[in-house]
Amino acid sequence: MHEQDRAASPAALSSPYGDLAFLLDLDPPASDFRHDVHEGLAATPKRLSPMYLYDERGSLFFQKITTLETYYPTRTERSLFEDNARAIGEAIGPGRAVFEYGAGSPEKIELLLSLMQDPRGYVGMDISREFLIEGMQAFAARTGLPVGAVCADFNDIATLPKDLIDPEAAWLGFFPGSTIGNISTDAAGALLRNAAATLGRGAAFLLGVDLEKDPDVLRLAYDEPAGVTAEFILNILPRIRDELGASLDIGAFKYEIDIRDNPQRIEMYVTAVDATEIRLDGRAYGFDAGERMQISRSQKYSLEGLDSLLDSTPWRRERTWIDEACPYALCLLGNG
Ligand code: AVI
Repeated sequence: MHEQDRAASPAALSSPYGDLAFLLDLDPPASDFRHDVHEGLAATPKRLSPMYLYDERGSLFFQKITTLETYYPTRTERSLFEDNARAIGEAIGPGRAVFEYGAGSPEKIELLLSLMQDPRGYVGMDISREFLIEGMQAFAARTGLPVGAVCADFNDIATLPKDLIDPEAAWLGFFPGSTIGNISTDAAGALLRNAAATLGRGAAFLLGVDLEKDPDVLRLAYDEPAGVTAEFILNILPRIRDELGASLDIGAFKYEIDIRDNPQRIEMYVTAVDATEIRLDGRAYGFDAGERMQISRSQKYSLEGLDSLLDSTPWRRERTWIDEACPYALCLLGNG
C-alpha cells in the first residue's frame, strides 16, 4: 500500500449518486492487484496484502466470520458499545459527522449513531466500490441522514466535500473492528496521520483495538473448526486465477496460521501441500512442498504499544473502554 494523495478531481466526484450526497472515487488502481501478486509471488518469503481479501465474495465470507461463536472481536466490541453507550456518546460530544475507514458493517455504524448526540451525517470509505455504493445507498435510504461514499484505500488522504454533509459539523473518524491490526504499525501510523489531515483539527477518532490475549483464544478465533476463515483466506486463489488469468491448482493449497509474540500477532497463510506452481503472464512461480504465502496478519496491541504508535501521530488517547475478560479496547482519540 502506498501513502499518496489522490484527491478529488471533478471527474472523481459525482453528486448526487442515487441516495448519496456524494461519491468520491479515488479509483484505487485495478492494476495494483496484478503488480502486487507478481511482486508477492517473487518475494522471499512470498506474501500478499490482506486488502485483496475483500472482493464481494471475500467480504461476504468475512461477514460470516463475524457471526461465529469462536470469533470474539465483533461481539466483544459490540458489548463495549452497549455497556458504555452513554459515556461514549457524552465523550464524543454533540454535532459530529462520522467518517468510517472500511465501511463494511451497517450494524456498527448504526450502533455508534444511536449513542451519539445530534449526529450530522456519515461518510463511509472502502476499497470495494460496488460493495461500498450498495451499502451506503441502503444506509442513506434507511436513516435519512446525509451519507457520502469514498472509494479509496486506507492510506489515501481524501479532500472531503464536507459542505455536502454539513459545513458546521466537526468530524469523528471511526475505525472499528480492530482492523488496524491487519496493517503494519508503519501503515497504521500513516493511516492515523492521514486521518488527522482528512478530518482536520478538532476532530476525534474512535478506534477499536484488539489487545494481547491467551494464544488458545486466538487459535480458535482464527483457525476455527467451522473452516470459514480458511475459506476466506483461500478465496484469494480463485481471485488470482479468475481476475488475473493465472493458472493454478486450488486444491494444491491449504490454510495455516502461526501465532507470534512481541508484538503478539496471528499470521495467516496459504500453504502448498505438495510442490506446485502459479503461472501468471508467462511467468512461473514455484512453491516447494510446505512453502507458504502470507495473506494476512492480525496484530494484537498492548496499551503501551498503542500509545507508542500514537506518539508518531497527532492523536492522543483521551478515553478508553476495556473488556478485561476478553481483552479488547475502544479508544477515543483527540488531536486537539
Ligand atoms: C478485519 N479484521 C479485523 C479481521 C481480524 O480479526 O484480523 C480479519 C480476519 N482475518 C481472519 N479472520 C478475521
